[in-house]
Amino acid sequence: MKERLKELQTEALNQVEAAEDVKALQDVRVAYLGKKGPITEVLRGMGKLSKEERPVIGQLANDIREDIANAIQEKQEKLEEVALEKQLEEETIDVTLPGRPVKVGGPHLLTSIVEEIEDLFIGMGFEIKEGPEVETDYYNFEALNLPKGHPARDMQDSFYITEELLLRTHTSPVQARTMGKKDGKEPVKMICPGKVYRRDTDDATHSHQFTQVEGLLVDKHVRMSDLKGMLDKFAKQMFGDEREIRLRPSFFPFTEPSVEMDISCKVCNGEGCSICKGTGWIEILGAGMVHPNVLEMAGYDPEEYSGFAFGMGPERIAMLKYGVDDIRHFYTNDIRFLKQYHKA
Ligand code: 2U9
Repeated sequence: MKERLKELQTEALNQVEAAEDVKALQDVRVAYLGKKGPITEVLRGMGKLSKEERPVIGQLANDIREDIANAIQEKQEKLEEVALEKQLEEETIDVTLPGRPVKVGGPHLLTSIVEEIEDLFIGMGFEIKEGPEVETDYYNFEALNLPKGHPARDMQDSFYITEELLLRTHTSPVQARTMGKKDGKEPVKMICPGKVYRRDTDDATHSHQFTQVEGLLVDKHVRMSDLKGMLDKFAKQMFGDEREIRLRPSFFPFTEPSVEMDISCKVCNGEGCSICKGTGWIEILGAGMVHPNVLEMAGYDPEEYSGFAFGMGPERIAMLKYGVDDIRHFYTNDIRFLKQYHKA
């Protein structure tokens, strides 16, 4: 029995030595140390041995098992090490290679322009307010001196949802709502940027959805000269200190008097060119003194309070500032257009 066990030991150790991979090693383990293996088989026959021989053979069998198990373990570690070396060699990383550039996004041109406008007005003490894009007929028209049947309602063909609800055609209802909350007493100094909707056919200068920034200042003793001074400051900060402004009479139902503001053309410096259509001036925004009816509907006494308001289209501002020739570029998201305006 002793010889048989020694034979098995030699056989097993040879096979361990010969194993070329972990799988082969595993097979040796199962073959020699498993329950159905030859060593277990030999041990089963121990019953036939004498009392004296039994512990000797038992001890020897255990020593041999341990010897084989240790050899397997050692070989396994060696094989794993070799496998790891091979893998590392195959997967060598060249740490000196330059990294792949990560594409970094940036704010949309329209977002940047709106933020620039916001910053300028925050600098002049205006608050930023937002309101719903689905509006009531009352706040979108009625409260702005556009009663039902008013011809100016035709000026803005609207997207109606129900008879009383529509997509706002301007951001003015945000101002009407803000004024309405002041009990006719506190002053208001706000701008409201946001999306507006009109039933227009889209082309290079029109879009059924576009952006507005409107502003409102209501207080005691607000005069047209306050409006003009503030607009001049805005124009110079937005378009450069060399720009002059001029106000032309206009009409809006919610302001009286109403004006449109031009800035001197920066391309020809007022000489007249194709950009300003030979006039030397470019229209930028509309404005005026808040109509007494609008003040009254919001709860202010027009004898005591007055205000000015203005409205502009950031798309138009961006088009003039950066020479964008089609409003649709703002919404079609062609990356070749957008990335030209990403700041580093
Ligand atoms: C209240 C009272 C008055 C807002 C105003 C304009 C003039 C104006 C247009 C310019 C181009 C909008 O983007 S645009 O289409 N806006 O010309 N907006 S005064 O007047 C108000 C608003 C709210 C309560």
